Amino acid sequence: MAQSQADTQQDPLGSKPLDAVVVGAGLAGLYQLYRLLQLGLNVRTFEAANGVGGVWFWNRYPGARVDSHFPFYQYWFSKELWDESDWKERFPGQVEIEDYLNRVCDKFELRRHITFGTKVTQAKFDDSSGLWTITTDGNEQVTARFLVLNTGGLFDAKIPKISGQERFSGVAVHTSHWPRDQVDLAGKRVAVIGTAATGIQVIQTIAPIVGQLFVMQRTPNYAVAMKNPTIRQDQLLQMRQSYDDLRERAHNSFGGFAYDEMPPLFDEVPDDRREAHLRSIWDDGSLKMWGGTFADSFFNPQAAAYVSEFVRDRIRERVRDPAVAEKLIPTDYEFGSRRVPLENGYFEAFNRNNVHLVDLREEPITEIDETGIKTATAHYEVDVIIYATGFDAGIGAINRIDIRGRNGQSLKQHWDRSLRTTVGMQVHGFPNLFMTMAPFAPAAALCNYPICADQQVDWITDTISFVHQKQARSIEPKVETENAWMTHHEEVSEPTLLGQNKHSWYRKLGADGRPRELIAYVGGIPTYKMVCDGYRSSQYQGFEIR
Ligand code: NA7
Repeated sequence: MAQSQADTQQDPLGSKPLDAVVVGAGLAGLYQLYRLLQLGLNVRTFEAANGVGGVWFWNRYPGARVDSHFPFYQYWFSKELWDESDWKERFPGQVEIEDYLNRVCDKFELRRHITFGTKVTQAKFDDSSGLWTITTDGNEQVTARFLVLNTGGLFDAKIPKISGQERFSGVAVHTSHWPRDQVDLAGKRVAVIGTAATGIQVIQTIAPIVGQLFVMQRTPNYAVAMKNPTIRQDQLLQMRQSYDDLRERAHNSFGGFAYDEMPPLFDEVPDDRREAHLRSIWDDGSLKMWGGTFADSFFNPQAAAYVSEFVRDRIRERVRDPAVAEKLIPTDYEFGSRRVPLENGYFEAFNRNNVHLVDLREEPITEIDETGIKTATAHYEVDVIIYATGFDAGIGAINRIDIRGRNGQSLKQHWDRSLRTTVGMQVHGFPNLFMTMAPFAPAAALCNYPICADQQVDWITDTISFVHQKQARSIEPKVETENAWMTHHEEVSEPTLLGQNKHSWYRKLGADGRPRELIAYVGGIPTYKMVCDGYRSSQYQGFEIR
């Protein structure tokens, strides 16, 4: 490795600058730290939590579990790690994944490079030295050539402002800040606000435990019945033997899973075979139902309508009260045009006497008082309110840091005016700043994350290595490069069913509450990778290297 550029540069703080600062020790951040250390760089990670894991550290709510099926939700960079992994369930739960990430951290001796319990509050780029000055909430300042934000796309919890909510005398908790020592729910009266991926997991898990459960639903969700058997030894063996093949196929797949066959186009399946075709995919009990039904299910309204009706029937057959079933069934958008959650007993929970569906479209919440939640027509007395109300996705965690790029411009203000990135990893005007899981990449929303994290971290590392080897000071995308990517993103993503659905966390809202950008890049991993690889192989044509 060439001599560290940072060694020879004038540092505004007068101390020896770091080569890189990584923010976040979740799935992407740990791998990022590992890769940069492997380059021989001088790196420090700051992590807000007191442990590693990112979302798997924070989201310890009852029933928290990944929706990516075995063996795809794990790191891909080390065959040795695969040989040691001992997965227990097809869809591992929070505890299993958090343990795994801790094991990885220890195996690769990453922990001593991480400062825990510390938030980065500000990062300022200095034009003259080409260095970032990074400030933490502990008032520590360090300088670094490169700044990598692995802050996660689902960190910044969204709690709706509801009149009177501060007066509530019971326990109120957002799912992503679930206390380590758990919340006592046994026999309690509980309200869950939110019925998407998180709400569904919470509701199905706590229904048998709580006294009364009020499910506050604004938009019904399609959900696919998960099949979650325990993993047998022979499957672990098979997993290890298939490493190279799975790695190759998953990294070149549309969404980060390798399936055995390509789905047919809707019109290629005769009318009388379509039901059986969908049944066989449904029976897999995985997200195959989302991306693996028909090759054109994201684009062809007829295909989407057919799959939607199939899934609606699966809900109808599981909920005893037809009136409740109809309220749980989405009718104003198609299956797959929002994030599809998996469930495990969610719909059956509504057959229990202690579970009550509160349809917020009929009776919106008007107020929270000392004893519970008031809607337009009723008052629900509860001991616990669980907010499963989601996140400021993609940019929330990044915007919490006061980031100042060239000429002191604020990233938050820049994005408030116009949300833009180059392949979701860099922003024009912010040299040497990199990010994962940011908008306009498959990683933002439409990917089995370990695959996309792997690909993004590798690209970031190679780019840093390139600049470092060249002994250059900085790299940033030219404005034309960013414009070209944003135009491509809009052309590819907006016309799809996901693009047309204005109500999902895949789309940001403006200050006026109106839908703005679709953050999910819908062109698939292969196209995305091709563009990223193209930048790299052209030695970063379209980037300013100073
Ligand atoms: P989501 O997918 O953003 O879902 C949030 C849920 O909360 C959804 O049902 C919302 O209803 C509901 N919500 C949000 N605000 C309100 C208010 N004010 N009143 C009533 N209901 C509300 O978050 P999740 O945590 O479930 O999932 C996020 C991702 O994390 C997920 O895709 C996984 O990959 C992990 P709405 O649909 O907006 O009407």
